[in-house]
Formats: sequence, structure tokens, C-alpha cells
Amino acid sequence: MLSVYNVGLMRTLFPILLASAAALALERPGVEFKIFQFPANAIPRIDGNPQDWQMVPESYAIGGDELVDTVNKTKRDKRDLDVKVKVGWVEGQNRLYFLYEASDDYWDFSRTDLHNDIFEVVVDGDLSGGPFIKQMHPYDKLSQEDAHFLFHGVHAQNYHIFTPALGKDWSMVWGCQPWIKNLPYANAAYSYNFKPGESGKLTLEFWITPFDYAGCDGPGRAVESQLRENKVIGMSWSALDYDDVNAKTYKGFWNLSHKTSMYGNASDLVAFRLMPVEAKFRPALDPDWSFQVLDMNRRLVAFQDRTYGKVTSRKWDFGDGASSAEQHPLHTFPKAGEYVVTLEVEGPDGRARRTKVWDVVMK
Ligand SMILES: [Ca+2]
Ligand SMILES: [Ca+2]
Ligand SMILES: [Ca+2]
Repeated sequence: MLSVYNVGLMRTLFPILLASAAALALERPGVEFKIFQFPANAIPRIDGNPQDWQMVPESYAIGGDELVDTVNKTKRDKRDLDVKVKVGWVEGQNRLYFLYEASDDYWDFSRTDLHNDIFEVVVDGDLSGGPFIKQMHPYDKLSQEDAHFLFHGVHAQNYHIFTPALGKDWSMVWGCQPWIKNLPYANAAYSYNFKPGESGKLTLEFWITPFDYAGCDGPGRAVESQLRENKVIGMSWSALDYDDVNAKTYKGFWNLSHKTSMYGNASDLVAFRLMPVEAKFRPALDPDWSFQVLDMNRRLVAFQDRTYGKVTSRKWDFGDGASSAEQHPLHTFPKAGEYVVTLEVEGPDGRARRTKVWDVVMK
């Protein structure tokens, strides 16, 4: 409980707290983009065909009007470059799916080096924030080589995706973990019918796995970012538009974060939310549950109702003759055995049940 003194202190401190919170905000405060949740029976197939994405509402599409050329400050011209991006995820997988559709007046992709039209994606799956490239390492006496292997891309990752990739890997992972661009951590496919120097439309479909920790020593010690409904992650992208094979560098740096340094500082990314499945893609009443054994010696189990939809009444059948009408019951099983447990729910949208056969086993 707050004392009068503390309330007064809070009033004094509150503006300061607010100010520091603002300083810690992601780039584009107040903006939050949506990541579409694909139902498990409609996971996109990575083949360069955008058909799987037709189910994604346009409210999820992020177009060229959201991008700013933060390097060269050129004015937006749809004929020069126009892009549309949709991002998706699937509950139970730690993957981010992307559909990148772009029209360019000059596709620059004949060279072997970094000079290539690029879709640069930066992701911070656990919102750790802060710098993550060797050039921004906070200790200036560390060599750039040490900073690379200790630090670069470890807590947030940067993919330079070649659009398209001709005779080279689909992306350059800017960091010490190139293994994250291969299966089972990523996959990509393109479709286009232009040659280097021509104009046209490119479709790129891919997925990546964001990591809380992705070290130089490979996947053994790596930690995938856990994706779950309503979680917010940090992300940005930039379309690097190279329009002349002989030019020194790109012509435009079309950035979703409106701060160039998003390429190396995760605090300059933008908020993205992992959305629930749209109502039309799931039953109105969808029962589910989970359980946790609290004490095997006493055969004490905690059950958790995870039903989606409106429920007016429920009945648990524990498979041992006992039942419960509680939402999240605790139950003690009488003896060792394999149990068939059912949760039956009822609401304005009907009645449905979910059984798990022999998931609950007591000894
Ligand atoms: Ca262009
Ligand atoms: Ca992170
Ligand atoms: Ca180009």
C-alpha cells in the first residue's frame, strides 16, 4: 500500500519516469504493426507463389508509404521502387513468415558482392533492445574481430536478403551466425521473370527463426525466441535499391523504422505484435486444455482450461470416475495408470469437447 508520503513522491517522480520511458521507446512510438497468425492447416508453402497469402487481410499489409529513405532522403516514387510486405506466424512454431512483393525500374543483381538489390530485415525476438553489431559494441578497446565473434547478431539478427539472389546464397546474415539462414532455421523462394538491369515484379517468400541468443558456435547453445500470441517483438526492414550496376552504392534506403541505425541497434526497431487467429479461421467454440503434474508422489495434477470462445458451463471428466465443474481444477488421482481425460464445454455457440488419451499417466 502506498503511504501519503509515497503518493507525493510518486507525483514528483512520475513525470521523470514518463520521460525516461519515452527515451526507451522503440522507434515510431505509438505505431504497432500486426503479424498474421496462420491457422495450422494453412501454413504457407515456400515456393514463391503468393497464393497462400490471399487469406491475409489487407490490414496486415505494410506498403511503401510506410517507408522513408533515411539515408539519401529521396522522395518516394512508386516507379523507382514499390514494395508490399506481409508477415505471418504459426502458433507452436518459432518462425516468422514473409511475403515480399516489389516492383523496381532496375533490378540490380548480377554482381557477386553486396552490391545487389536487398531486402534487409532486422529482428529482435525478445525485445532485448540495444546495439548488436560489432561497430556499436560498448567497449572500445575490444577489437572488431573479437566484437564480431562475441556480439555481432547474437541478441538480435540482421539479414541482407538478395532480391533476387543469382548464383549466391539467398541472404547474408550480418553477424557471426551464418548457420541461421539454412534449414531448419530459414527457407526462401523467389519468382520473377526479369534479367539484371530490367524492370519488373519480384515475389519473395521466406521464413526465418528469431533468436534470443544465436552465437558463433552454432545451434547447440542457441536459444530460439519463443513466439506466442500477443507477444510484441522488435523488427524493421529496409529496401536497399541499387539501380545501376556500376554505381558505388544504393540509390535509396527505404526504411520502415525512420532511423537508419535500426540496422545495428535493436532499440531503433518498430513494435510488431503476434496476432491471434482471425475469428473467421477458427470455430467459435474450440475447447483445449493443458496439465502439469504438481507432485507425482501424491498424484496431484493441475489442469488448465485453454478453451477459445464463450463458455457458460464446463465439465472435466478425469477418467477415474471423478469430475469437476471448475475452470482450472486440481485433481488427485487414486492410483497409477494411464487416464483418458475430457473437458466438455458449453456456451452460446454450442457444445464441444476435447479429450487427451493417455497424456496423463500416473505412477
Ligand atoms: Ca529502382
Ligand atoms: Ca534479442
Ligand atoms: Ca533496383
